[in-house]
Amino acid sequence: MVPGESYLAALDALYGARNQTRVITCRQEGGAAFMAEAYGKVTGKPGVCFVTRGPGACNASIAVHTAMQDSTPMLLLVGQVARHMLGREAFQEIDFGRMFAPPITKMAVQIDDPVKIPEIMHKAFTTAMSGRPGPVVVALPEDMLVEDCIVNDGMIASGIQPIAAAEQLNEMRDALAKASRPLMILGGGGWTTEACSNIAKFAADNCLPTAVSFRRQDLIDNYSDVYVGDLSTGVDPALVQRVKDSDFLLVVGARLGEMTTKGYTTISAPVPDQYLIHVYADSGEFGKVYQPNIPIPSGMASFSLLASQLDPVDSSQWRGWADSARKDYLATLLPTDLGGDLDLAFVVNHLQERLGQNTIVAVDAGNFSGWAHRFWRFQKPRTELGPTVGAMGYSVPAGVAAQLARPNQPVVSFVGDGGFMMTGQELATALQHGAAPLILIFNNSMYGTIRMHQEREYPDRVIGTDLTNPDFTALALAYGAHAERVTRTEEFAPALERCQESGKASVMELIVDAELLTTRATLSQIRELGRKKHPNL
Ligand SMILES: Cc1ncc(C[n+]2csc(CCOP(=O)(O)OP(=O)(O)O)c2C)c(N)n1
Ligand SMILES: [Mg+2]
Repeated sequence: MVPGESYLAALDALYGARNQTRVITCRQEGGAAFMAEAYGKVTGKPGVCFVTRGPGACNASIAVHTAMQDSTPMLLLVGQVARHMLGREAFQEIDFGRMFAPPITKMAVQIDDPVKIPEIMHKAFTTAMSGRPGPVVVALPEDMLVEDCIVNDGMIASGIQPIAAAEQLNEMRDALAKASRPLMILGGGGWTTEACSNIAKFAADNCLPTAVSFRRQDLIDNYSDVYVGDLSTGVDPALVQRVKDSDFLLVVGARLGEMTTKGYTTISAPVPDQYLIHVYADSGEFGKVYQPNIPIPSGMASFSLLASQLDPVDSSQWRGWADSARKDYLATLLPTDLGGDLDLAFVVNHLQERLGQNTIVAVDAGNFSGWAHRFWRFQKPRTELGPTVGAMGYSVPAGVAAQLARPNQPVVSFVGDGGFMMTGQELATALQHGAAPLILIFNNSMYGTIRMHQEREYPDRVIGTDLTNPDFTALALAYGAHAERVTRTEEFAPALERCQESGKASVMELIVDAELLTTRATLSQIRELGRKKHPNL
């Protein structure tokens, strides 16, 4: 939370409940709400964020959008002007029911009568967790918070999920048995650890090549023989081709959005060439873009359980297809030689080796994230925190939240120099509340992602993408964190060791050569492509 005079009474109630509730005071509502969103990703339960009226709610809105697109349960409580002021454009007043109306949330309501607090809060939690999870905003008029009333206390519910029908899974099994180039794609929200292990069993039993959507790499053990890669911004071209070439697609939990379908090109709309089975918790998603042959409205848990209990089909006809998919994925793990003093593939591989499979990896938006996505091999559910919505400023607060929620797991935040400057102030929150994440700043002195697009479309016309940064190590030290600067590969391992020994929140600034613009191509190569594409510029 970030406090506001609009909800002093609620704050005071938290004082009363200080032995049961941990209040994390943050520095900016964008950071606070990102923390609540990340808490939802780590635990599967809604993180609750308190903010004040217009200014606080506007700052928090980035994370509300993130929770929506990322299908993360979250609750944003907003202090509101007193009821008799409403509709007069009173100080900091916004109609939050309209500002946060769907589709930026699942629900936005105001509690006008204290008698309805238990009912509306129950509905808010249930809505956030049911079907496709997402954010709910509840506005709290200041005078309502201090009005006396007699009311039964409510029970806070867990979410309700549709249950898969066994006959549909039998139909699915029959269709799979007829396939020759099947592919499963996992994604979306609402997964549990058990659902992940059940779907992994189903994939292994049927030798079913399994890809994941952007930033959902932790849904399946990347070391398992069926895992074939992620459909991300920096997707392997061989995987793109494989989606196109498949004749049977089982899509579980993913929305089949722009990123998963490479801009709606790998699967044709509205009728795919592949036999499409779409499993999704909200039936409103079926046919939004693609017409599935079998739409299965289901939560992840019940579908995965039933799938794991099916008799495996004869998968011998796609053994070669499955083996080559896996080989393609393993080939992506061999770094492309791009030169430079600091080998970023080594950085990620070494980090993973030292920190282990329980590490929670938070990634920000930006091109540097390609290194984590390509080289970190996720093994356990709820270890990847990334905004599928691509919101910058996510990973520092997400890392702080993850470390607070899971004090015994290592947490590392990957962030660019651009992203760090958006919410890096939450480092103060980490220190204030005793969280010790490791923050890796990939400093290439630019908004690299936009520079990449710029060079592709407007080569040699650099504008608005260069950055002059503060001294990040001095800044981190000023916050009271441990700080390191690394410019060469051989400096990384000892610097990491010193971070670990410090026992404190640590910031490691990695000086990244501007040429290392992506994991596959240098800035010069990308500019050359741009020059060829736009010879008359
Ligand atoms: C909040 C927000 N603002 C702007 C963007 C557009 N954007 C996407 S990536 C990017 C640059 C990221 O720069 P940096 O964090 O330094 O990472 P780099 O790409 O250089 O590795 C920008 C401006 C965004 N995704 N989110
Ligand atoms: Mg950068």
